[in-house]
Amino acid sequence: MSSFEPLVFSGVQPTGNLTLGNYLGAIRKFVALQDTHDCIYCVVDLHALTVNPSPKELTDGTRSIAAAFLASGIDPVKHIVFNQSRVHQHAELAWIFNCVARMGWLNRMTQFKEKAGKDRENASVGLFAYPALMAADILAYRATHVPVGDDQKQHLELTRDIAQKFNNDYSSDIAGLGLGVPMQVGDETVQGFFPLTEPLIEGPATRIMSLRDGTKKMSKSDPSDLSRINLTDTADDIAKKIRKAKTDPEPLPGGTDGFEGRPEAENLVNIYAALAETTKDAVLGDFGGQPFSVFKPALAELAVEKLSPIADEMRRLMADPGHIDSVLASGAERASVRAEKTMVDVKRIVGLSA
Ligand code: AQP
Repeated sequence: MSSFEPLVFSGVQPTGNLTLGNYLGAIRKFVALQDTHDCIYCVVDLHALTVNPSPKELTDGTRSIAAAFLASGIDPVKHIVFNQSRVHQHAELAWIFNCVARMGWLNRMTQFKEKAGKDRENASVGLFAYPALMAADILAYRATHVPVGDDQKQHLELTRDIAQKFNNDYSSDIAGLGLGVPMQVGDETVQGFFPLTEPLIEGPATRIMSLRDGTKKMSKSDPSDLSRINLTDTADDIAKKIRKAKTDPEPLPGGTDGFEGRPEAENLVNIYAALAETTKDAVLGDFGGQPFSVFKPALAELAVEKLSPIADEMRRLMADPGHIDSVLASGAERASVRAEKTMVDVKRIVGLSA
């Protein structure tokens, strides 16, 4: 049990159109957590630089993610919404964490291996160091909880490793400056400066799969647009993509054990369950034994019903980029105050002039 003030932080990269996976796995959880927690939500534009977007793609993409946050129901007045590059403390703390994290830890990151591909020598240093910047995003606010999809689990473990090593390496300095917060580590109560942040990965939508390959994650940067549903897709696009989604010739099974060897069927049922906020068993109770020619139109109708109000609101917001920029600027001002407080203490702990 930690005695840090509960605080939720999460971020989304402006690396393309948001997908149904991003929405169900992350943004919908961000919205729900607002009722119970103090929340900070960030468009992580510095992270997006690791995949070399054009300047226009980066600027438009940042506004589009911010519009998706607002259109989905995130309240930028009660909570904080901003883009990462406006708060320089993220990059500053990331440098300190680059000096805490070990090469071996980063070498094990599966996302780096996937994104760097075979030509690792040619990958940017930024792509390699991405998880240290992510740890800085979270720990600049000493956030206790991070809602994410399943693919981010390993990065959250690394964030905890960095926090723990910092707390250990500087334990006497933290104590000497009176900056320690009591926290439970295993059976022991110790003093630490950074919390060991908990990932919030639960529910039916932690890993939505590609519509073209049920073994691959749905991703905004997948070269095939047919692999994903974008939040801004029209009703026709959504219906077409679900109609063309890869399946098999069998009808839907009567129970979830019938998904063995049928990842595409399971993914579509999972998407239905997540959108309807029910379980896969309940969906199979209604559709078990039915062919995809019956299930797919029902899924398309449900997806359109849930997503089109968000798409409409996103379009309305995107027509006024000045408003989005002002929301991000005012969120950044409030975020900076909190992040600077952390940075002043971190500098004192490590011996840099504050
Ligand atoms: N398919 C998914 N199912 C559930 N959750 C998902 N997330 C991503 N894909 C799925 C969650 O969305 C949040 C934002 O992700 P991100 O933009 O920071 O980067 P990502 O995880 O790398 O997402 P993408 O869509 O795959 O982006 P690209 O293609 O740019 O790499 C995270 O919480 C993530 O877990």
